[in-house]
Amino acid sequence: MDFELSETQKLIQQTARDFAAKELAPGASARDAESRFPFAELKKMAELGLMGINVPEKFGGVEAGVVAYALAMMEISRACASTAVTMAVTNMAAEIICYFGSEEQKQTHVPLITNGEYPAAAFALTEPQCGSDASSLQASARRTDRGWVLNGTKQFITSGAHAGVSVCWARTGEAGAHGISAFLVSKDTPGMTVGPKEDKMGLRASNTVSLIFEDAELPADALLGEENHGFKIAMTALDGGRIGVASQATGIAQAALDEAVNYARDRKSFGKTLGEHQAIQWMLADSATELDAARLLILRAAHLKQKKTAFTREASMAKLYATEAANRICGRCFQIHGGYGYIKEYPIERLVRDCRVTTIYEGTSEIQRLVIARLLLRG
Ligand code: COS
Repeated sequence: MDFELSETQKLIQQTARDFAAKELAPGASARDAESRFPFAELKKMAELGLMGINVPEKFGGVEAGVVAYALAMMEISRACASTAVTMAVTNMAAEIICYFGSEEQKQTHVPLITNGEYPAAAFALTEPQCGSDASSLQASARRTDRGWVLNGTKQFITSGAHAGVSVCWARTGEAGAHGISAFLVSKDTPGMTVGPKEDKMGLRASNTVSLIFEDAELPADALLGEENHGFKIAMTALDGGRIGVASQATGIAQAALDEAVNYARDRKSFGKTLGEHQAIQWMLADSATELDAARLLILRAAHLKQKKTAFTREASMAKLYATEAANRICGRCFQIHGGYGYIKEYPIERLVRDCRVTTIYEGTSEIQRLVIARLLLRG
């Protein structure tokens, strides 16, 4: 494996880093406090190519690959994790449409995702009664002479209220994984309503809603891929999505470590700076080491995906380790701040809240362990 980044990867990383520092970091705390969706910021990110990093140029992407995507995600997350999750799901939806969609579906939606005309795109798999056990989903789609009629509710949908298109899963056949299909659902589909915005602990500037379908009418060409083969589309998308969430957690943890290092340099106790106490040094050293380990796991998974070789196990390992480590790191960095960490004036308070969900969404840590163990035992 080559540890040197290519010129393209460096360029994407630097572009994301500059944008994050200049345009995202200054407003992150206010957007969090006001739960304000970053419309203007997302539009600029699309102009920079950040909404289609691993998408072919033909559809408006920059075709820079998965490693570049992971690096950009780390930079954006370091400044504003809410914007980062919106970017992650949007890139994921664009990629799935490119991978599984017909030429017409790609032409219809992907350029509007990559150029920012759609503020975001969404991934609607989870339901009120099923998250981890995705193959038991209940929403249903019935074929009619005009297309499809969709009924059911999708829960915790990132950007659901603003997405130009949502990839949405529904049952079209038998119980279990082999009776599920994927659909492309455009905003303003008749019969689709958007539920109230969730009042979340963290990622408060991202939009999380339910999508309710009551005899929602979809055109015949809304089916993505083959009928009853949608579960594999979801699993393939989540394998890639897990690289994105792992990168997001790593970016948040890097921001927490930056804050803790600065605080440890300035704050004095018992006649010396915090950084001169061995107890604090060990916390910083463990955090920096875990961060690097997380980065290496992520870049390995990204590299494998980019080479188009199997990467399910490596993506789950990266997500499991990076998100658990990020929560440990945020916890330590919070502890270093003492009482000041607990007040909103200090960014660490937001970082701890934003980090928490990363061990839960796009597959909990427990699901990652299940995926890793199954593949291990299967040999
Ligand atoms: N890539 C491609 N296909 C996959 C796959 C993957 N990573 N994982 C599973 N599949 C296929 C299997 O090969 C199987 O197909 P065949 O029967 O034709 O062989 C089918 O999908 C069903 O797989 P499996 O039997 O493993 O399904 P389970 O119901 O046991 O579910 C888990 C597997 C738990 C891994 C899956 O439900 C999951 O990932 N859950 C978490 C969902 C999630 O992350 N939700 C968050 C949503 S976004 S916030």
